Amino acid sequence: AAGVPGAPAPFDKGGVKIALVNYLSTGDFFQAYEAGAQKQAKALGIDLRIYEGRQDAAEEREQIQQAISLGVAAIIVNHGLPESLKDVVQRALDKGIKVVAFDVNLDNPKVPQIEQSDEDLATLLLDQAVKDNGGAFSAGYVYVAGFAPLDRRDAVWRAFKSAHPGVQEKARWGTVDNPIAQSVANQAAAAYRAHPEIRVVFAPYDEFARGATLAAGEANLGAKLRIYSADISTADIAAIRAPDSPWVATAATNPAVVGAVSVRAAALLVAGQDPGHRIGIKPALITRDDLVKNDIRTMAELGAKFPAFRASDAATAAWIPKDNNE
Ligand code: SR1
Repeated sequence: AAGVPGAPAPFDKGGVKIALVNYLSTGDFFQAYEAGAQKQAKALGIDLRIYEGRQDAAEEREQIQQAISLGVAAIIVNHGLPESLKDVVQRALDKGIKVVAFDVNLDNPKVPQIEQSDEDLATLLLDQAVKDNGGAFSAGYVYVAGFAPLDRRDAVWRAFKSAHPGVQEKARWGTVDNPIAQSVANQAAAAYRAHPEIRVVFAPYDEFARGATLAAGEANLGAKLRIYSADISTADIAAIRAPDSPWVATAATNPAVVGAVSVRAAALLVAGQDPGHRIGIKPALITRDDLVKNDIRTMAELGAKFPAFRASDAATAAWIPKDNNE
């Protein structure tokens, strides 16, 4: 790969090897994240080695070890279980390899942490839920513990319930078993049958919301429920816009932009520059009304109307070519 004229070493020459090690690779969010990372890597002349994630902690450890043996300049760790990663990440750091982490808290001052400002994300959604439904409603909640972004969103949900005693969590479900949306739909169907009083579902991951929406459609609950999610993709936009869809709002970043930011943060470290220790990418609230009113059907159209979805100014430098998500 060609180098970037005027860039600091080693990016002036090109061909810098960086590994992207994933815990999860399936689903729209992670596919778009990888695509964004790949695009930014290409613009920087980086040889990006992508290791697929199969929700297997031992395999992710092994892949980090493989990246170390390959002699990469940096490793991007995308999700995972912190306790199974900390020592192998330290091994990489000890060898002079730079490491950045997206949505997994490695608790290491040498490892910049990238996240989507999950507190803002959950707050945007729950404020919208109150706007649409008032401060008292019966809720279903979709959650799986142990994923940093879901745990951060959960902290907001817990605080929200304490502040709104009229909000009653009637049922809780959630799974990351593949295919996630269908597995969640099976659980949601049982929850809806057991708790017909549920009016609001807080499902802050688009695979969860897709499952909750599927089950609502099968049970003819479209007009009775409102579903609030995180994340967005072209397929999500279609599901939100579908006639009688209960999925009314999502709070999201552009995952391709998050992938690009991850690569830029790693590149800055390799160039001896500081991307900052906590790198947040701000989410925006998108309602079905926004999508319909502005006739938005794709991520490209979303980016054209909302600049925050095109690019982020996180982890940038004059020598880094733009991520071209515009
Ligand atoms: C299983 S964790 C799923 C979340 O990771 C990313 O932060 C996405 O926003 C998604 O909601």
